[in-house]
Amino acid sequence: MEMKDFSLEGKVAWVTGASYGIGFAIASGFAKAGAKIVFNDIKQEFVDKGLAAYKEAGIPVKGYVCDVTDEDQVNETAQKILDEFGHIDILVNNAGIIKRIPMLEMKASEFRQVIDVDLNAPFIVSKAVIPAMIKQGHGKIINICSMMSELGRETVSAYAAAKGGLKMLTRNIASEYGQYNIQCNGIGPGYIETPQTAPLRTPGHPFNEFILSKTPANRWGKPEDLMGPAVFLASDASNFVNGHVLYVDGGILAYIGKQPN
Ligand code: NAP
Ligand code: GCO
Repeated sequence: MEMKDFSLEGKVAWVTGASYGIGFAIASGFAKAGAKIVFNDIKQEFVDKGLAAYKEAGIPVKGYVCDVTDEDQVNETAQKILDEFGHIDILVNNAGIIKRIPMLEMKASEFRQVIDVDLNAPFIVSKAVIPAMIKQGHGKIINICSMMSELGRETVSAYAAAKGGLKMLTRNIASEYGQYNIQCNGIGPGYIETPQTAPLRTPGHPFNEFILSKTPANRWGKPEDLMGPAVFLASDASNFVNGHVLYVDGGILAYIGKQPN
């Protein structure tokens, strides 16, 4: 093994939903490792906000308006990237939503919306880029899974179902396309400080104390905590890692929880 195996020099990475949050951090980590970055968001105004944030961070990027649940938009965006950059070496299916609603109060349409973004979209986007990866003889797909790929909790039935399915889609892409030197792995972030978890981190919210008591690291994760694991899974250093979900959770999954005083 050479340290250059961890480099992403010359690679083109598409990170979906990466105007901010975890996607922005992963794309930033890829840029530090030498990759060219492409991202998309659902509206031009969000893409523009993302472009401004990347510019402030000194990261050259290309941004596209693309709703990852819309197969035509996804296929058009994939083709635009291939036309402009010639190849897509790394895909991160990061775009995601959550709806925290007790199951008996959740409408079927709300359940379907979460499944559409968090599970159907990674299928659609992966399907759009795998043919080019087969043609070029290599590819890396990283699906952003969750603790809820393994655990349930009140109010997140749709999200847990989607993220559990995304773990198995990850394993199936690895199984079906590993023969073409395509590695598909997941990253399972723990509880990370982003807009998605902001409602759980309001001062005095009981969930905040709960998560700290369940995390050996005794802190919420930061998006930057995901940079290194993502670079590893996007690099040649992980060419024999396939179908794996790497949990970046501060130890939550390993820990029964702090005993009461
Ligand atoms: P976030 O702050 O809510 O950001 C989600 C991103 O996805 C936003 O840029 C959003 O764009 C985009 N997006 C949503 N629907 C989209 C669509 N249909 N098409 C294109 N883009 C879309 O979330 P985050 O916390 O960074 O999470 C990113 C990923 O990590 C998600 O898959 C999430 O489930 C997962 N995750 C998060 C945590 C955590 O603790 N934060 C933990 C585990 C896993 P808009 O702003 O335009 O909606
Ligand atoms: C929740 C949180 C979690 C995190 C993440 C944990 O409501 O429980 O939003 O779902 O977002 O997925 O890994």
